[in-house]
Amino acid sequence: SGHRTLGPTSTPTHPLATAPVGMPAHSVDGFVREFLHELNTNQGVALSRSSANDQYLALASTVRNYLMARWLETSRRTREAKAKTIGYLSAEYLLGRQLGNALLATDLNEIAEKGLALCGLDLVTLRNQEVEPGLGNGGLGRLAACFIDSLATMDVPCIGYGIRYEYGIFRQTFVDGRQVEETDTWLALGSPWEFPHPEASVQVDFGGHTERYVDADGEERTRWVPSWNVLGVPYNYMVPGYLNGRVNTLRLWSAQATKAFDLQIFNAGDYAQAVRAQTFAENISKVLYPEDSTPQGKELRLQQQYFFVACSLRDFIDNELEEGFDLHNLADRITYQLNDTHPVIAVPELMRLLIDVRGFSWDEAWEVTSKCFNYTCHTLLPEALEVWSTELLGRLLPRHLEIVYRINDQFLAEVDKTFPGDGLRTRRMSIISEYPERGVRMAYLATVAAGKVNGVAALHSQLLRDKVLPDFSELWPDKFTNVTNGVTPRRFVKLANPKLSDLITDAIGPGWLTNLERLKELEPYADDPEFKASFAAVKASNKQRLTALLKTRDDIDLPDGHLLDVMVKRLHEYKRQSLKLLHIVSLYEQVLSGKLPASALTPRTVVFGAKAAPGYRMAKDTIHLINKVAMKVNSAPEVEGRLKVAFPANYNVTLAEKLIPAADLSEQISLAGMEASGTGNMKFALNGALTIGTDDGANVEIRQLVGDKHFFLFGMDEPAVTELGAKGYHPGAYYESNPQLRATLDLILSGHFSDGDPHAFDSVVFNLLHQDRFMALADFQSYVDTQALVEQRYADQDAWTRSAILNVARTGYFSSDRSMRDYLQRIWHTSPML
Ligand code: GL4
Repeated sequence: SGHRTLGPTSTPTHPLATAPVGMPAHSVDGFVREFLHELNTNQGVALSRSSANDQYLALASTVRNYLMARWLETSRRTREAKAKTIGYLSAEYLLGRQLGNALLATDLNEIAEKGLALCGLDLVTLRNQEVEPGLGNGGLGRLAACFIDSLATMDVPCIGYGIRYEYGIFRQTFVDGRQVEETDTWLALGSPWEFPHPEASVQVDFGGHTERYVDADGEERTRWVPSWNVLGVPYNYMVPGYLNGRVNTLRLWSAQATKAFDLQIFNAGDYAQAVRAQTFAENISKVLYPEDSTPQGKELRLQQQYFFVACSLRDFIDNELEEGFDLHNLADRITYQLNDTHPVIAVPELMRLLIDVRGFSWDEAWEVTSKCFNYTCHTLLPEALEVWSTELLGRLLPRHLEIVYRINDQFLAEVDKTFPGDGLRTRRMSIISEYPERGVRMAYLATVAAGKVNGVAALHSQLLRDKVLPDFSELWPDKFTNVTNGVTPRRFVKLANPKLSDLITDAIGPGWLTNLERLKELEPYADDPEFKASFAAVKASNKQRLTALLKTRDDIDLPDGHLLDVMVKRLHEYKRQSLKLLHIVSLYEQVLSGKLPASALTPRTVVFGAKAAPGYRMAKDTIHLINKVAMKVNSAPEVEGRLKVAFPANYNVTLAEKLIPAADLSEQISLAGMEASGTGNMKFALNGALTIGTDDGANVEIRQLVGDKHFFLFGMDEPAVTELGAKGYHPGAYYESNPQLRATLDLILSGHFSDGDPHAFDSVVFNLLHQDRFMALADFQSYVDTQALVEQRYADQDAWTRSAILNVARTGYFSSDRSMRDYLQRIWHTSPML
């Protein structure tokens, strides 16, 4: 096993060789020097001949250089203190653009702006050159990015481990209103934020078989004889804390063919085969799986999971711990957080490392392993709980499958001891499922191995205990806990909404950005006319900023003075974009049929942003329908100036940062009991949008905090949903008995939105009429009634603004700093470095 020889081979004598690395001067002049130096020496161009991309890359390197000394110092300090590190294991990190955040963390924004201006350059233009690293699908990946930001800001040692996908989440375009996916070539124009370390590559084995043998001490042992392998190359990224001097590391692994693997074939003269071998290996980190909330039972995906987890465990033991460290004490130095089930194969991998490589006994290894892991569950959808067939797992990782079987035997023996003779219970709780095929239930494996299991909002954690893992919570009640999600206010308030941030600082002084509960101090300002006027002016200015962006980005015209109603999130049936669509069509139909004068509509623009998983037919059909409705509504003279639907393509973090601060109304309308938490809901409230939402996920806590008067609640709650499901749900009955719902669906069925083709949207409409798994029709009337209340409130702009201010003032709880504090106390049992 592999400590690398590091550092000089003889004692350095030059004074600079042992001094900490310097930092460029924190001044406009120092910045300009560094920038031009980077442009000339890194890009190899003169300013006069440089492209915008050259300028962006030089700017990124410049800002990076200001973080460098702190990064090296953080790493030195953490090693020296032998502090406990959080190993965040996540298959996704949806980082968003890096430059703005790095400028914020170094307090260089003004200096950069002035320095660049002196060079004849514009900071905003250069910032817009950056292609965001979209190495995640949605909430789960973005949450990981918020968490590592908060840990750095709170001075907690953390290494984020994940995969450096060559292609991140696809770029969405629309052709005739249908989603078309294009590859995300985020690395094409250079990647100034990453530091590759090919010399520190790790070999990862796959396949083959296992053998028993007797070791020198006469012990029976197992040996894994793998049949192929790849290399994991680490790429390091800086994770700067906010103005606190800490810079943690995000370490993402890229797959490469091992030399032996390809040389052997190459030497045999088969060049084409050698290239194929390389392609095969490199495929492992080629592309992010664009599924969200549904597992894709693909072999490659299991390869990805094992690949990054194996690299990450090895990395910490070999490179972060001092040589000779006694691994019996591993839990003193790291606690691994399993971000959903994607990294759960780490459990048998650590067992294998300790037993087969380090010579631990089974019991010793289990003692260590069961202290090192905690598990966060991010879903309630049964189809999203990963199960790997034993056939696949046995073929790809035969030793790991054996270990899982033994963990299961040991676990079921414990169950049997606690509940003797309860065979049904043992079968229910088995890590191994037998139907529809024999498989490993990764959530069960995680729960058995973890010290703590948590859900991501209060309601979700309760349902996790009561409905998803009831037998486990009965066996180990203390294992279960909740940590409600949060979002980083650095990116989602300060960077996204600088005007609101200034207004807040003017009112309550600085410091709130790292102590977000201080937003409470804004409450009295909700009744201050001057503050209200300024707050409304900020919202108006954010709308103008969005209008300008959508014009250039998408050629969309946002009308002035509309209620801006925003629904942005992955397209999924449980999130019910179709319900929002029914509301729009219902308003439109009422005007068209003369039931309602157009003048009775509150002028409203609905903005959608949503990607559908490429293989998710219903989701893609829904996107098509939304776009078709938008085309018709936007060109109908009957509702002109009153109703508009905008669907900018390719919703991502960069767009979110502009959209959310402009929104008046936040749509959080999932069927109760389906959205584990949501995090967009928090971002909107923190930026002064009012929520229309169901009693689901973190909406529950948002409503409790902001108060019923400042939140538009509608629809069934979770017990009502369960009851309706139990007595038998018949969506057709709602169509039959509700004339407005019928008129709405009939208009779609008439071909009105599809150039007369009555069948264009059969899939969406008939699904709603005959199945409607997420009960959109049952909540329709409540939803449209509540939207009417929204309009009433919006008519009183003063009251609306007051509610908006109170939303900001009362949602400081949703800072991811608070989430991290909860994890530290309830799960990790560690504290910031002092
Ligand atoms: C998700 C949940 O769907 C979402 O509600 C939650 O906010 C997020 C982070 O905890 O995790 N689970 C999956 S899978 N994708 C998500 O976004």
